Amino acid sequence: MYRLYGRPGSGSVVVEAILETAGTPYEVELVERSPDGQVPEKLARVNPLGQVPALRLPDGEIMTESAAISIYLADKYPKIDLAPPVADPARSRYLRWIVYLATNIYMTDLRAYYPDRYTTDQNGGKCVKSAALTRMAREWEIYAEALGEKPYILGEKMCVADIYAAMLATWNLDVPAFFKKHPNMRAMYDRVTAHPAIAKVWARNEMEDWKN
Ligand SMILES: N[C@@H](CCC(=O)N[C@@H](CS)C(=O)NCC(=O)O)C(=O)O
Repeated sequence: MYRLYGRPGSGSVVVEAILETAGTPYEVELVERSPDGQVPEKLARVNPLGQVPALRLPDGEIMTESAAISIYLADKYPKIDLAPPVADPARSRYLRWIVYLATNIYMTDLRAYYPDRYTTDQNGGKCVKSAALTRMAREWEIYAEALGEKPYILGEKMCVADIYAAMLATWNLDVPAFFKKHPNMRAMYDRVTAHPAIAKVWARNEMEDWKN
């Protein structure tokens, strides 16, 4: 059985959503940092960075990195149809956007939420946060433009990148303003979160605030 190390509403949500959609047995191990910022031992053992998500595969192998795990699982369960197969012409676009989200928007979110980690200047956090928010706005504009008026980033069919983008959308500091600025992202978000397995995961993670 899979064991997902996660935290409600965090980067583990996309992994949980794929596992739930696949209908494969899994358990979620919630791993909160202690109030003084210590990483719990059980998480440190599987991810030395102390970050979620981490996934223990049924054979005991450990995976970290949300995009790698998501790509792996979607390929492992082709029946759920959340990733174009390797030879599909849409594969390049799929990989481009999921990696774009993971390496740009996710990382910029971390700078916005934990600015002090990204500067050695005691008073530098404010500037890091402000620069991150400007950068994030641009990164979302690029993604929203790529989405355009299509239902999903690849067109008619939902893929893992859409679930990933929906998760990241909930991390905006002002989600209603974000959806107001990008109504196409709102429409995509509503489609993704209407999927029964994904709706279940959203509810379990108490992420239903932004549903219509
Ligand atoms: N590159 C990693 C980033 C993971 C990450 O930053 N996770 C956050 C939660 S969304 C975390 O565990 N932060 C706790 C920390 O860094 O102390 C991934 O994509 O999985």
